[in-house]
Amino acid sequence: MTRRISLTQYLIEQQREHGQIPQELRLLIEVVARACKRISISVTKGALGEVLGTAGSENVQGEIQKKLDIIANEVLIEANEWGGHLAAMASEEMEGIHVVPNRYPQGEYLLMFDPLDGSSNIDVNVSIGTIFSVLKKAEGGKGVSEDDFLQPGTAQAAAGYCVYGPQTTLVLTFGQGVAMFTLDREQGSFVLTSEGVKIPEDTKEFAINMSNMRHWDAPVSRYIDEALAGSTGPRGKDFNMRWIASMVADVHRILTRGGVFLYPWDKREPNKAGKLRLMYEANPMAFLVEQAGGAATNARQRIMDLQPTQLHERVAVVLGSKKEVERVTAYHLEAGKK
Ligand code: AHM
Ligand code: MG
Repeated sequence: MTRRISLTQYLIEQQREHGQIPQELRLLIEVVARACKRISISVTKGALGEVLGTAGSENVQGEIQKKLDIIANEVLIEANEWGGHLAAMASEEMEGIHVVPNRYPQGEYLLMFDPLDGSSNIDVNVSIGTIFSVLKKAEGGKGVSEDDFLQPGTAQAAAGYCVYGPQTTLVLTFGQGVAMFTLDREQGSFVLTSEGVKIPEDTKEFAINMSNMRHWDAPVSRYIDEALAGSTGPRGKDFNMRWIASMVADVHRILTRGGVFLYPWDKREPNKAGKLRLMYEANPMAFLVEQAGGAATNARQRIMDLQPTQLHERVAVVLGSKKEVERVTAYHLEAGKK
């Protein structure tokens, strides 16, 4: 019989081998995983759980909140605030940070999340997910403030996501590669199903919202036009396109079989760097993708090197198979020189 390795066992063994997962961090990840299990149960109930539809409110980004956005946010907060491993949390669904209440002990970690990514897919039964990023509060200094969160992606202690699709899969990195865990619904536990995940360097598959084509910048149009030209064009091969509109599901496909994902800056809202958020969407995904041998840039610079200035800061995102990301980035840098 093949040996089944649970999430807990994996975390303990990683600590023994690499000394990378102190007990507080392990507790944090286990609590996040437990919260994801609860979110998965709500997602799976759908209409029967009366969790579909809008909540009648807007988040700080001016987006209509779905009931499940709010439920997932509450599940993550409730699960994480009492364990003593965290100083504070930040979320796509909350304007300010959530400091661990005084009645609980305060830890040194900071947790950021997009509780339910791909909100537009909730009601139509398409894969959605939770994305999270873990930072450590700088030593010294009393209390905790938003400034403590403004650390570049390279400072992440851990990152991951949980995708709620036909299977519920938790994907994690601590900076020593990427591991995937599938939820065994009967046992109620996450079981290691893939380790040392690697994204192929080359790909014939891209993911972009093509309906924004008329708003793109020239280097993005160049890259996509060349791909669309197929085997008789400059790339000499035919490309396939996939766009799930849940970043978590698009990234999961890329970690599984390669590909490139683009959510570039465009002319719709020229003052915004992009649609996606740096701290709790782009940074954790960039960490995972790099750990799997891929690359992630904002079309010019490595995402994880960017110094955030705001909690809800937006960023352009190009990530996935290394050579494709390098190509898109090179097109932008070339255009910038002219
Ligand atoms: P959300 O966090 O409000 O769900 O928004 C982020 C999502 C990403 O998952 C996805 O890549 C993108 O928005 C989809 O955008 P579009 O509506 O342009 O297809
Ligand atoms: Mg999101």
